[in-house]
Amino acid sequence: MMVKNEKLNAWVKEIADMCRPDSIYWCNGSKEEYDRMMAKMIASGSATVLKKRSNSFLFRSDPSDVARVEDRTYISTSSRDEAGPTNNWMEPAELKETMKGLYNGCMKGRTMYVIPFSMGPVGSPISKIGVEISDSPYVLCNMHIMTRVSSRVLELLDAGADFIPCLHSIGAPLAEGQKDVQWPCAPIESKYISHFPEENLIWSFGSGYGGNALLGKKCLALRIASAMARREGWMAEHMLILRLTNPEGRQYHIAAAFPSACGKTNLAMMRPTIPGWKCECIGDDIAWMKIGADGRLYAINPENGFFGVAPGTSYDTNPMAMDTVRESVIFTNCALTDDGDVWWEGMTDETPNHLIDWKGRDWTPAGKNDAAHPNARFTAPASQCPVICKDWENTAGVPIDIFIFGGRRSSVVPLVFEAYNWDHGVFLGATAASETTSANIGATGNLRRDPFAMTPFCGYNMGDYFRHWLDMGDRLGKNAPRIFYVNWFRKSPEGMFLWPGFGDNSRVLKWMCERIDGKIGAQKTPIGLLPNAGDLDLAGLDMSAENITELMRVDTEDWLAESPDIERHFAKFGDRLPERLAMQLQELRKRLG
Ligand code: GTP
Ligand code: SPV
Ligand code: MN
Repeated sequence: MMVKNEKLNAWVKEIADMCRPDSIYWCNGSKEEYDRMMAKMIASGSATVLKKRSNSFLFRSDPSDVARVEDRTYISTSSRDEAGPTNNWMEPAELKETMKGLYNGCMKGRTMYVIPFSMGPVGSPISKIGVEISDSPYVLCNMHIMTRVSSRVLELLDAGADFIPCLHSIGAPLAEGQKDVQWPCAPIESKYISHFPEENLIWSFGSGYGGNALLGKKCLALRIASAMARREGWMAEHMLILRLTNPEGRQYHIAAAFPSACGKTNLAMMRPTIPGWKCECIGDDIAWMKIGADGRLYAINPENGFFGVAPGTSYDTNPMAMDTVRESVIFTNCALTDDGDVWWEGMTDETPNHLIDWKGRDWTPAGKNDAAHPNARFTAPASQCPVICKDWENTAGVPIDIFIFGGRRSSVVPLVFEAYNWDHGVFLGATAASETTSANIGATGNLRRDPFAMTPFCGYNMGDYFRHWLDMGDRLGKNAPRIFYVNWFRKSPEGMFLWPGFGDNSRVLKWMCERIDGKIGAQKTPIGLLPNAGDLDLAGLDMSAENITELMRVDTEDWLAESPDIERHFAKFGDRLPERLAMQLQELRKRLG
């Protein structure tokens, strides 16, 4: 097939000549196409049909290919300084040489899929078109759900629209007659997730998993988009977007940045436990934001589905996610029940007596291993979420009133506080820290600074990214969203979560709304503004006074102990660190005394 877009034709030919697939298939995004691909994967044994869940399928990855690989992820700009201290860097020509060696003949024995997709509603002025070339039918099916794959995108391309080329290979060519494995991929040392932001180009090799392989998501919508956003004066952030409506019908739009596996999907579709409040989901992972004609900041969700963490998801914690995944879902690395459904840790009160675990082995509760991988995921259409907002595909976006930053901190950080002003809020974002999770390959539970939850996703120098946030605040002026910081994960000395979380997080959001409406005051503390006693709505919660005190405690010693680490963190950025942030650190120290 040839299309009228010369750049696309030339690129597809160049990649086919290099990767040498057996055939090329141009995708149209139809249901028929999805069904045909899935049927192929069922026949080959890589997909398991879930008898108990309509039109749903389970995949088990290779045990080495279960999460993003930050160590193998590159921001390849002409100078190392442009990528900055938080990114892996390699010189573009050198990285391309290395990767061309890997791509050479890498699709032998396989079909090369050309997947035209739109991030954001097709044809919207905020949307971006990508074309992913991949040799994985699993990737194609997931892209159908996570992005807008359609022949309409090809029509836009024919009409001359530009696109972001996204090259992906699992890196597992098949020799003549060689039998395929269930989840082909390359070993860790030949995996590369590479970005060339100066030419809006993505090259991914060796992994079939999530953010490594579904290139519209982290690679395009965050790493490449963040670099475009800085050049063009908008924002691409690792943020959920939700609409909260109070009992009087006033709407608030909230965008919140938490690191991977720290609660975005849960908050985005939370069901408030406080009477009369309503929460609707607009997006659960990524926000693109532009200043509108009225001077306010408008956000869209560029994605079309959820690639959500399964473990911990239950009718108690996230009922809306449970309803979203009732049918037409792809599950990856969950456990399989004897009657043909999925299961994961935390899904039900009772643990099944027998399962097939995520590695395909018999499993009983007596064993030591998890039945589902901790980063097991569901891929589900956003339209299936019962609380999806009617405006979720509105091309104009929704006006953001509140930004929230946060992370997973078992100590030190209280449940909620408010920034004194924009600069202080940017300081809170820039110094956010969180315990690492299984969304990345590597150790979990280690505290690391994860500015704006963007450490793995910022496509340029993070110091310049901080400056971009300050610039956006200057442009927004009095229309700037107010900034808050939360921690749902503080623990008691006995190691129990102090805060019930989930639907009860609505109580914290209510406090924020009352703050921005000027209905209530707040307590000045060295770290920011905390709720006055009695202002946080805890009605009906069974919490001891001791636990509430512990949850809200600001320990000056603990915070003083954080400051050398913040200083080291800032020092990494050298002269790219905005002076205004260095001043914020001085002011924090002064307030701590
Ligand atoms: P990514 O998709 O990796 O970006 O993750 P995410 O930020 O969307 O995280 P998600 O909402 O999937 O939550 C990850 C884990 O944190 C799940 O196991 C949740 O059950 C748990 N979690 C989410 N919210 C809360 C909360 O308020 N309290 C507690 N204790 N756990 C939570
Ligand atoms: C994350 O890790 O933040 C995710 C999952 O949302 S992945 O798509 O694998 O990056
Ligand atoms: Mn994420």
